Amino acid sequence: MSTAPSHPVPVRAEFTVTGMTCAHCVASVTEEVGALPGVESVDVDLATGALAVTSAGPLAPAAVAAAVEEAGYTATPAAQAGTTEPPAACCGGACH
Ligand SMILES: [Cu+2]
Repeated sequence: MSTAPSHPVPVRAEFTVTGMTCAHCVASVTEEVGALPGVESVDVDLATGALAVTSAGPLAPAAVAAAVEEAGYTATPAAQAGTTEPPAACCGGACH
């Protein structure tokens, strides 16, 4: 009847982290992001900078980015990085 789930479905969010150079960096990011409330697991790929966060509920991307910054690096949501932003002007400025 109710659409409310009896147990929360884990949410996986992906980010790209820049600035990591070694396993210690990976450990720092893992520790900081893992300390966020609701986070169940953190996967960091040093080679690609890919960060995957699994949490009990949706996480604010800003909270993850802040945690990564706390560790000394920069995180960009992977979905956002994959989209191409249109320029602010509809035509690049030529029609105004
Ligand atoms: Cu390092």
